[in-house]
Amino acid sequence: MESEYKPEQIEEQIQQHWEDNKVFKAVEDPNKEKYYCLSMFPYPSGRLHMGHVRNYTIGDVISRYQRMQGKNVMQPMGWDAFGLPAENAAIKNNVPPAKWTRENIDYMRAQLKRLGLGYDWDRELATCDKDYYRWEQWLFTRLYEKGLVYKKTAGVNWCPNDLTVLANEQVIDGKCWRCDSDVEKKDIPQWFMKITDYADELLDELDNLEGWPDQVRTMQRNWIGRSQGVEISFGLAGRNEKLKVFTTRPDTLMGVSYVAVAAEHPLATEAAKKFDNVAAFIKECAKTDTAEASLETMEKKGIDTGLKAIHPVSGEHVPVFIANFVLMGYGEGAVMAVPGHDQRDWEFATKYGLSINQVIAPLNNEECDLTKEAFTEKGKLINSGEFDGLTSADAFEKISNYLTTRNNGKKRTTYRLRDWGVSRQRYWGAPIPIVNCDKCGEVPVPEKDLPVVLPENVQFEGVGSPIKKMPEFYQTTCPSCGGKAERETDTFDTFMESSWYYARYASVGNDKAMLDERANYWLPVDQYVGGIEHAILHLLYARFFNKLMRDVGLIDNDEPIKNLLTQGMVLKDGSKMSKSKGNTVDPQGLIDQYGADTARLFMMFAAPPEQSLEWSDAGVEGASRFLKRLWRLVFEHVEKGTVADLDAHSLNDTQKDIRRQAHETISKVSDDIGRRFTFNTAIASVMELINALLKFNDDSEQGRAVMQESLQSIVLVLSPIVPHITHELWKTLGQTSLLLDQAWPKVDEAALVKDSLQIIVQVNGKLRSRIDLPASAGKDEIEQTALKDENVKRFTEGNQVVKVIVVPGKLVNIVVK
Ligand code: OVQ
Ligand code: ZN
Repeated sequence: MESEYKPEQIEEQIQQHWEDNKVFKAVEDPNKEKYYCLSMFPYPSGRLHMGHVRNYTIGDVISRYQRMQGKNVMQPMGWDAFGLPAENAAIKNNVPPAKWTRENIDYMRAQLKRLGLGYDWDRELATCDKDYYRWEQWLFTRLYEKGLVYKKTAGVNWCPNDLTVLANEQVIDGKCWRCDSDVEKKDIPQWFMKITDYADELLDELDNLEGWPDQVRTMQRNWIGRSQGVEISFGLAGRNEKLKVFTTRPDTLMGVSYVAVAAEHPLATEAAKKFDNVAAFIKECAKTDTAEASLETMEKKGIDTGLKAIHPVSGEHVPVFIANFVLMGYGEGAVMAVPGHDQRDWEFATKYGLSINQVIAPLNNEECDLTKEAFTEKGKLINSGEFDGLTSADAFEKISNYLTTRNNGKKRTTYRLRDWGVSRQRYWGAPIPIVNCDKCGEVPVPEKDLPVVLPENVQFEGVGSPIKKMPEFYQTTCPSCGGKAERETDTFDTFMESSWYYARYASVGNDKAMLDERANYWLPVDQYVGGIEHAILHLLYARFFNKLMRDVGLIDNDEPIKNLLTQGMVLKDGSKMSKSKGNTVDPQGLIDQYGADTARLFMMFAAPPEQSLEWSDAGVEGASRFLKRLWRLVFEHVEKGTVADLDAHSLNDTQKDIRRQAHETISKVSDDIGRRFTFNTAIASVMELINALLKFNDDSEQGRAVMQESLQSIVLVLSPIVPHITHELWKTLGQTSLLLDQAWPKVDEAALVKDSLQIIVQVNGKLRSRIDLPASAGKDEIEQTALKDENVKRFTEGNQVVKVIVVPGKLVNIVVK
């Protein structure tokens, strides 16, 4: 053994050993409890960043810990390989996306191995491989047959100069990233997945996901946004048809002062034909971004159509406006506006001088000033005729029944969740397996013709997807009539690939089926680790796909992920590390200089996993020093030669104390790693133990035996975090079996028992002494010993003792006069 810790001399050698012996290969074994630990797979963007190092270290520590608990652990890794960055790089460097992606994968795989992460590399997958995406295409065609996918026209970002569709991230402040032209909305046919069919199940099952952070469950609940409402029909003055609006607040019906429709509403289209200014307004609306987030903050604008709507209860005539904040995709594309009790309506009414009526009064009878803002809470009805005095909840029922019996209303559940648009007008993605035939319409590609392979040897000339300009790709024959037809040239949203990879790892290599019985063995994922930025979409889509795969008979489970850990960001100087800010620290430099164990230890020690982690050079130095100290401690111990067996009954008090601390540490670390995921406090308690051992100079036979046992425990409990140095130290401590195959150390309960206790002695409430007594000492013995203590006597002698209060195991208070 070297006297100095030299990670560069041990780490790669141990990694090679693990690789050669496939020590992390996971094999299904029905007799063993399985544990599936998954970290979110990376985009192969070029090199690992600190966020990856943190994510994958956390996952690896949990995996190694569970292995030591005797579980049959699977920890796979792969590549979320499709997507825009590869296209951007292709345009910039004139290299095909496939080549760029695969080179990145090779580089990043080597980096992951260099971090000593215990993956079963036989299960590696890349989503850009046709053997992967063929099953996604296959599932899509099954879902087509089940009516769970459909085509409809929907808006995309369109650059009128480059004549191309832009992804959202290519639109910067409403302008094209390449040429700075104003981006327009354009309607084109696109494919949708009916996630709304699963809205209730996706919502209701959140209640059962007890291993998920509440925050994430709440975010998903809000995203799905189930609410009860009423569809209400207004008449239209001078016309026969009715105008349907949707509201979740029918209790405010008597406060309606206008009706607002979306720019795409048929009534708006009609008005545009009559009035030029209406047409101009609608055109302007088409340009503005209607992302949900901006609806709240955007300037509310509208225009009068000249039409009048007839209130279904009062018969009153109210104006019909076109408003930019009403969306066609929500409800009926029309809302009844109640400016007194809805802030958006209030802003709009204030701007256009429309009346603001109060029909809800606060329950506590407070006044509310509607000239300042809307009163949006529920309350008691006023100015509402026969509904006066009802609470909002009662009015919901009464008013909706009133409307229903008169054929003017219908209760309905609505969702904020929309169907998932999966078409992307991009090249680097999985081709959508549909053929468009003039005679037969849209025809799914039959199973025998799958996969539809994406051509990889392509030239990026100008803008747009190269396969849209490749007749050899899109010209085909119709699977149904045999006539000439064209393939879809759109590709899938890359969230499609990441929605089911967790299941494919468990059925890797199967070229006959998407999934097999191995998926039922491994699923659900026992622990999923990843960034909070995926709390909504990715995790919702992954849950949705699980249910789709269940419903086509591929798997049994209802939910794919049992426990979820969302890690915090890696920051530098308080802000997110990013290339554009130029504040990144490349993990490769860290590994090169200090080794993988220091990188891992720093990541786990610097913060609990769910909090953000501040990069610190000093923290890295500290982690490195700690490992050096541990190395020396073991080195100096083994230098002294062989060690006798421990005889726990023959230990002196100091030896017992050290042994107790060692076992307390095992107990704390087990809980910190196994249950709380507070790896930082686990490490801190090991550090304390090491400090105690550094001071424990006892070369007696049993002293060395205690040292040996303590060092072995330290090596075992640190091994998930710093697997290389501990592998080496384990051998140094004379162990011949592989550290990886060791069980987690057991706490010796007997070692935890204290046979003496320290008791505090106060005189008139002031601390005057501490006395050591056998844990078994009774009240009398404690009292007598306290009174006889020299330090205590100095304060009691010459005084009269009035009272002695004894709290066994803790303190004695002597009251004197
Ligand atoms: N392929 C997707 C993905 O997020 C995952 C699938 C399942 C949809 C890192 C930084 C970033 C940072 C630090 C420099 C730059 C986590 C950035 C991710 C994810 C995993 C893969 C990043 C957390 C945010 N972050 N923190 N620090 N230094 N792929 O390659 O982006 O959330 O869990 O590891 O990340 S990814
Ligand atoms: Zn046809």
